[in-house]
Amino acid sequence: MSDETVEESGRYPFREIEKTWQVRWADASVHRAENESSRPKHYVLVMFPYPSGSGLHVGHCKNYVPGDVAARFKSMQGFNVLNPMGWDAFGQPAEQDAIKNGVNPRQIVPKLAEIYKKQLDILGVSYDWSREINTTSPEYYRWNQWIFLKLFEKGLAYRDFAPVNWCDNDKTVLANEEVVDGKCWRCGSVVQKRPLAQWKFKITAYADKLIEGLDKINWAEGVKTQQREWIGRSEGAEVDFAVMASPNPDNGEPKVENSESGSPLLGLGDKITVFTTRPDTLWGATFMVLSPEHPLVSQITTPEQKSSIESYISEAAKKSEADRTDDTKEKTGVFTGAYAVNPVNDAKVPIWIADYVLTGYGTGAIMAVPAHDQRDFEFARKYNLEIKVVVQPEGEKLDGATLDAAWPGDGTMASSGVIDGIPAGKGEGESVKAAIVHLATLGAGRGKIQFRLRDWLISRQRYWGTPIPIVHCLACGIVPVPESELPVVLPDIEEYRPGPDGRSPLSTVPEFVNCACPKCGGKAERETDTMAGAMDSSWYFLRFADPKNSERAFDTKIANDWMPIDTYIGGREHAVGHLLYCRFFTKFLHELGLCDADEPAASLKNQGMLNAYTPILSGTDKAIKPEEFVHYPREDWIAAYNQNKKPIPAERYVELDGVKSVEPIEVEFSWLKMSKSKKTAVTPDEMAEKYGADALRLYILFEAPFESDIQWSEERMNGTFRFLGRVWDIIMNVIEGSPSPDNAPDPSNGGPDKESEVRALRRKTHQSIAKVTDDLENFRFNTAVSALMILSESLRKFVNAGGTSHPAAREAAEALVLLLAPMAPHLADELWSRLGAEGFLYRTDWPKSDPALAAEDELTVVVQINGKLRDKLVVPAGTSREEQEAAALASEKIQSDLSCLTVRKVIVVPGKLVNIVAN
Ligand code: ANZ
Ligand code: ZN
Repeated sequence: MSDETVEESGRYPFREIEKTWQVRWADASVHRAENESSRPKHYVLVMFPYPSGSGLHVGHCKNYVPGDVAARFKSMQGFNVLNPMGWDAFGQPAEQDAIKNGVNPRQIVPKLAEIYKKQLDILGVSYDWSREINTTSPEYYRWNQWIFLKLFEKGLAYRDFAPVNWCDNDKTVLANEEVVDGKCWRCGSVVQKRPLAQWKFKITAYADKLIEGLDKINWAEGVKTQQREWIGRSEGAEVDFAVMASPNPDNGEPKVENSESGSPLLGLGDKITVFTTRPDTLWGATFMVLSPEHPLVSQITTPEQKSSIESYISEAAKKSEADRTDDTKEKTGVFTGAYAVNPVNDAKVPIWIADYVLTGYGTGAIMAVPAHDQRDFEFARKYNLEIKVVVQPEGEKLDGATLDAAWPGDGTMASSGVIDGIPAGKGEGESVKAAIVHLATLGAGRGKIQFRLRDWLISRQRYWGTPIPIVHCLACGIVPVPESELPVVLPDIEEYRPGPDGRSPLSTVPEFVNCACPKCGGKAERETDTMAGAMDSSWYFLRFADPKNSERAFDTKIANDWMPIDTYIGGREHAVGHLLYCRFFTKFLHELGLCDADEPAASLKNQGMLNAYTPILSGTDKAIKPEEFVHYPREDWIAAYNQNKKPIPAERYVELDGVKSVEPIEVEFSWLKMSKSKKTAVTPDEMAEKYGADALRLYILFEAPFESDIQWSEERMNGTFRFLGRVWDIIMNVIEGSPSPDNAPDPSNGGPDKESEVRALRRKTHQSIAKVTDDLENFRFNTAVSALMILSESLRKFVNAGGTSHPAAREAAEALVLLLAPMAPHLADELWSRLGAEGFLYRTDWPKSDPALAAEDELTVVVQINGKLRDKLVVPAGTSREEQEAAALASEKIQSDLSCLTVRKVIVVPGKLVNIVAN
């Protein structure tokens, strides 16, 4: 960017202004939220960041700036605003840095937080820093431990086996992001899934409440839908199938098989329970399928089938769930050799295993109805299993032998015993209800609501997290650490890599591990897993209400005064993670009587992203870093690429087995998320230095709607910078003009009629107040900025026509400054004080629009004939219905259009429309 434009604004001393006001705000603690206040509260929260070594770039402004505008706007509207900030600083990135550099993350985090804080101050964000929290401080994580104990007490925290990513070469557990294409990122060996005893939270106990609660919160539909689907409520039934003992091949007598593992003998009473959403199709269930992991598989498999079953199981273990559920893949499976009995018709059905049946859902077993379920259909065709039609579509007679696809739709029950002839349908269908009633009379099934949601795995075999407050005692088993002994402090350690056998590095610290059992006083060991970082963010908004409390997680009365969050801002990517966990926690804490709110946020706003034009490897979305290129004339390439959109030949350095060489590649450009690692980051610090924080803020707000992505352009930011320079000039003009009403626009001066000009400016002023108020209320920042651009233009014309000292100019100038205040707060406060006002705009009343002044003098009325636009009329505001109709019918254009038609009816919407029905 040329420095010339910056020079041009010598008249707008943004650097001094911004520094001055930031110091004044801090000195006066203007942004402090008062717990006791007669004003109504408004809680604005932007999801708190993970302070990484990269610091903030301008992309991060996409949520911090709108959050700040909301806070400042609400404060000016008379609300007692809570706008806090803190650091979500436990977790992987800091730990990886620690491993790399051998420095305890404890030493790094405060430094990074300081950098973030400074950057946010440079942006002029109105945080109440007296409430700053850092999740890695014992004062905070102590309450994570306390909440854990409460969950444990209620049976909602429990230990269970859960698979972890295991690298057998490194003998370590890997985080998901350390598994690259199924291989260990460090050594490249294939990663296995290993069961490990870990802690889980029973979020599934809240499945129904989490779905119901969605109806009363004002969140984006997309996020709500994602949550509903993630929770995945299905209504149906469980059905029990009795397992038949294997027939003895020698004498035809039933024989009881004993499995190798020494599991109990399989008697006639054994059953396999399935979950189905279509119990009405039970008469068409011609076989069963178990997931390969189903615990009964080894017991029921016949000796003949044993080896093929075992090899199938080990193949299935290598597949991902996505692979297994991919409907385009051919279904595979193996017969166990065993049979079960269909409870409604006593049919003998073969039991198979197949990987399309998942172990983690329902009961891990299904009744297969090939005529009405496509997966079962494909499976049956492939393995020659019986297909029996039990739902006949309206007016058709399907036959299982000739069917070419499953019929999943409605129809009438057929060949279905007691429910024959009943209308068939899913969900609320009569046939489903009838089938459940029948199953109950047989004692072979029951209605069941199934959820897809799984319990929340909270254990991490990692150092940098909250220690789980549990002790393992040989005599007493699992013993919670007494509340009075909290916090269990995370010790300083030397070695951050996971310990042997996949245990957390904490297991290598005897002083931490060895302890006395709180119950019996005997020798015990501390739990060495730490909590996932998502624990911290599941309740931090409650801590912000009462961040210094050393007696409790938060005071209930204070929390009730602030909760729920009125405006919560953050990324959509948290839809089924953080945004679900924090709802679960709020409901749990609500049930403990700790807070009235049972939802954390009344309204949620999801910002768009800020993208940077990034060089990518042609035909991929893989970014190339500048230093990878042998030669990188960025601006020239961009110009060339933009012109013809053809890949640009280039060269890049490659290193293969330690040998460096150069390879030819083709480069394109693409708008990818701005990022430090891709070397596309631009910092708010440098932009504030060059153009001022206000210009950067305004650019972020103006460039695209809040929810949409921004394509970063410094040149465009220069535009909002120049706008602020113009505002400065115009208002300084008004401030310095001499107070003579005679200075108003003078028609003899070539200016238009004085009175109507004054009227027009005042109208624009009051319309702008109404529009900006409505826009800010609804997060339409971009149109709010353009409304201010229009108002400043009207004011400029008025001033140029000689109206500098007219009260209408003063009124417009004051409105402009007030309306600008939430968006460009430094410049606004400076101009406000120069306009002679006292105090901070943060505490100044938001302007009110006078509807009489805002009303248009003239209105445009649309005239239609039979609904088609034919003419437009300009009528004075307040024109009556009759007058408007008469004016429309009097229009020359309309009269000629109606010349050979007869008017049947005239519809009038005053001030808007006349529709003439004629033929
Ligand atoms: C018989 C049947 C007949 C089914 C029919 C569907 C249609 P949702 O809606 O997702 O809950 N199913 C049950 N457990 C399964 C598992 N662990 N892995 C794979 N599939 C499983 O779907 C429930 C349906 O998915 C169940 O209803 C079952 O197939 C299958 F005409 O049972 B159904
Ligand atoms: Zn004990």
